[in-house]
Amino acid sequence: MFIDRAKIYVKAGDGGNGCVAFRREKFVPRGGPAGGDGGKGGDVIIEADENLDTLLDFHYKRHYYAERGEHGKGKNQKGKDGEDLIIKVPTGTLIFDAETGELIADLVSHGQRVVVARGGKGGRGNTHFATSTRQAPYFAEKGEKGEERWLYLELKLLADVGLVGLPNAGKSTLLSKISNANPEIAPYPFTTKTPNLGVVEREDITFTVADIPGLIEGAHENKGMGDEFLRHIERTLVLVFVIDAADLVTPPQKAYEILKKELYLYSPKLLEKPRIIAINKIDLPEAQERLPEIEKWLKNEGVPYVFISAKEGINIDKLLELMEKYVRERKESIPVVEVDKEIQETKEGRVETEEIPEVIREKDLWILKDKKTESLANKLDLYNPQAFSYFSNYIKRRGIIKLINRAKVKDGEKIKIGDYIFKYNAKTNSLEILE
Ligand SMILES: Nc1nc2c(ncn2[C@@H]2O[C@H](COP(=O)(O)OP(=O)(O)OP(=O)(O)O)[C@@H](O)[C@H]2O)c(=O)[nH]1
Ligand SMILES: [Mg+2]
Repeated sequence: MFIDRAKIYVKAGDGGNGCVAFRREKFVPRGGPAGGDGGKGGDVIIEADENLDTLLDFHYKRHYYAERGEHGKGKNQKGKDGEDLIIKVPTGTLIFDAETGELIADLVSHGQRVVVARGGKGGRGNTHFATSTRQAPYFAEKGEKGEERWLYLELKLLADVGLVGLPNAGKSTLLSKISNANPEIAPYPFTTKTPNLGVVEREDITFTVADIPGLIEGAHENKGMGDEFLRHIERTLVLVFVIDAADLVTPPQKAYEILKKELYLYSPKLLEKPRIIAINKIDLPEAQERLPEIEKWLKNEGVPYVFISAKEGINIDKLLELMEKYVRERKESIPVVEVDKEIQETKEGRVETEEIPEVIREKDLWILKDKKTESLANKLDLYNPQAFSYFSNYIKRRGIIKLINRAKVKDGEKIKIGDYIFKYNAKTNSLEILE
């Protein structure tokens, strides 16, 4: 089976913990704090690689973890940052958040990268918490957790030219004639079950051609091989309709109508692409007889066409010239920056915006919504009296206590901040830790 979808789990590295340590020097009995900061956790990055062509590996290995940051050490030594994890995927892979379905990135060019999970920041060592009244801080921050999420990967084959046609029309034969590909060819329908890609080398241009399974009438209702594989040609620049001139059951004009209809029903956009009609098998006498009639129809149709024999190599060069012409035109008209902009936007969308803290009520519990305060709480061991006093000062300064007052939280009621639950003491206007 041609595997072009996968679901994976990624987890960035946690930040290393800050360290609690003090200087020990000869002749200095009680040195100052010297606990280093924890290192940052590694990011998980996805990178497009044109040398890959399936998502098959992701079915065998589904979980990906970046390295965690090292803990801080004594003598103010910072822990080492965790290494980023780089996951390579084929060019043309779309990355979605599996939970929300949001498109995170569309990796269209070789080497393009996107950060899918950010590593946690390292915790600050106790050096940061020394003040004139607290010269020996016995606490430090824990590292932040690395982001984690499930992703859904989808590969769209990226070819410049897509070959479409009814089964047995000669698409694979044509591909084998014009490119380096070696697809299976046989005198019966549905020989091609998964897309084939070939590279066409011209004098000063190289382009790729995709040969996909044959389409039949009703493909959109899943008849034959269905129409799902059409997504592989969604991103092609040009389509070549390969039509068997010797087919007595479905004459060329009828075949052409069926193809147009099925493409349209899959996505009307497919019919906006430039298209070339390749009338194939003209070496056969049945085809020869019908050529004048076919030509009359084609002239009316106003679509560029060529009479070919893929098998005998007749007029193949004419067809290649046409393909080349359209590929060039389309390539020149595509603004390359657009894609980068899109990625940029996705990245920017992920930047945490400064939010306004709020206190909301959920059943018998109040919840403080404020990323900064939540994150600080989770980084501290609040059972440590020094850390707790540092935290208490912080929430006063940040106006959280005022906010709690304004929300009319009553004496003895519970407030959740990060992973901790506190009790509000209205008399002293402060929080007591419960769990
Ligand atoms: N005489 C003649 N036979 C051809 C020509 N092109 C293809 N054929 C034959 O037609 C049959 C089908 O060719 P394929 O290339 O497998 O056709 P396809 O369109 O890829 O078919 P599916 O993969 O089933 O959709 C084979 O027996 C080919 O040898 C041609 O130009 N002339
Ligand atoms: Mg085929």
